[in-house]
Amino acid sequence: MEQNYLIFVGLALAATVVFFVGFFLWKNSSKKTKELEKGRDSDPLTEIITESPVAEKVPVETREPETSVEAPEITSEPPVEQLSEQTAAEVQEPKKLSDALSNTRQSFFGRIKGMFSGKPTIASDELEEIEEILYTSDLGPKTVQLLLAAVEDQLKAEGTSGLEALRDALKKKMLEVFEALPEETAKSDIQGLETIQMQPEGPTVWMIVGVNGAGKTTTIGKLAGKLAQEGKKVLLAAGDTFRAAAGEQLKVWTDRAQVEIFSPPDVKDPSAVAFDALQKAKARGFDVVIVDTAGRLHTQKNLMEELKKMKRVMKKVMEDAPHETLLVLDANSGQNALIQANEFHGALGVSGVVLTKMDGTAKGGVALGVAHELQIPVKLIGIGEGLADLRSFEANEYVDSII
Ligand SMILES: Nc1nc2c(ncn2[C@@H]2O[C@H](COP(=O)(O)OP(=O)(O)O)[C@@H](O)[C@H]2O)c(=O)[nH]1
Ligand SMILES: [Mg+2]
Repeated sequence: MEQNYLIFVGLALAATVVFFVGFFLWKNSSKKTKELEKGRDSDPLTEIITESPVAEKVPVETREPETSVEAPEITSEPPVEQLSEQTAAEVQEPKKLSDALSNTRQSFFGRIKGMFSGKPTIASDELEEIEEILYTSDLGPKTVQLLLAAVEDQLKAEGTSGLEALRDALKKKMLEVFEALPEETAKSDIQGLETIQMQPEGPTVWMIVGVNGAGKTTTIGKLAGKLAQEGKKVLLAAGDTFRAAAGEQLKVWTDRAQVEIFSPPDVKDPSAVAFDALQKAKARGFDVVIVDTAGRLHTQKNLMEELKKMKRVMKKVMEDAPHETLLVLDANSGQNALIQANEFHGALGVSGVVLTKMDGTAKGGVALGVAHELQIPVKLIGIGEGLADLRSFEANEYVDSII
């Protein structure tokens, strides 16, 4: 009898333990599932493995196999709420370009200068060292050859060369690179945007392209701020329908710059957004439409096809739109920026480059590479995250800042 009682108690205890262990494991796994679901919208890594909402809209015959092309590089972005509250009225003094490019200057010309420590001149047998400095300055191989030939000529002519003579020879060659670019007509008279095309009549349309995290949305916000300050009526089209938070991020900028946003809810086709935005701008007398785009779809090839389609669709509303196709490149990506430029230019015919994050980068030499190797003008540069931190690229000022 007593034995039966003990067995019964033992079984009851075991059942209780099994119940609690089971409950604990179930609780833990449901918490993890919730965290994953919550993170899906914001975590770029989760995003890339999630089916693209745009992919469902793409006709079957234009779909690419998932593995055919590598997805573009992912750069993390801060949550929207981290952006500081700043309105067009609170714009601070713009930063000086030579301050922004001090790291580039140090890693490039600073090292050449270092070769002169303790001696007034260098001789032609030190050319190899200069070559190494040039190659590690993200100028691109063709640009390195061009500059090296200029240094070589300088050393041959003089036998030896002083720092100032070398600096002058390099400066001259660099300026020639920018001068060789095709001259464009009809430029903007808007302060700080002197190199950007404005139409004398009707809406001017700018399409902004580039990989994820390059700074497209930020650049659009800065552009909108400048235009609004000049009294222009601006419409921002939220064409990055791929990332769930992209429209929201653009909205923060439109509030800051005090301009209008076109972001129809539930429209997942970026071409439809662009088409409707242009029609609205035409009908309602907007001066400028800036079209934001996605930086990543499930394959790079697919992204290019989508962007090409957006361009075609815009032309249906306005034959000459977009008046600028601006490629946004992160200066920190160095040589990779040149590869991106090649790809985007090949697919879309880029009219100009915006080089962002020039503040603090040691790779600012990439502007020369873009101009020389791809023959695309660098039109604007980003030198910070604030509304005022965007300016027209000016070759003399740039060369003076890096050398
Ligand atoms: N320091 C600095 N940061 C920038 C600049 N332009 C953009 N950023 C930052 O780069 C990150 C990505 O920018 P975002 O506009 O979202 O890139 P998108 O994915 O191309 O639209 C954000 O943290 C921006 O604040 C710049 O000129 N300087
Ligand atoms: Mg964006």
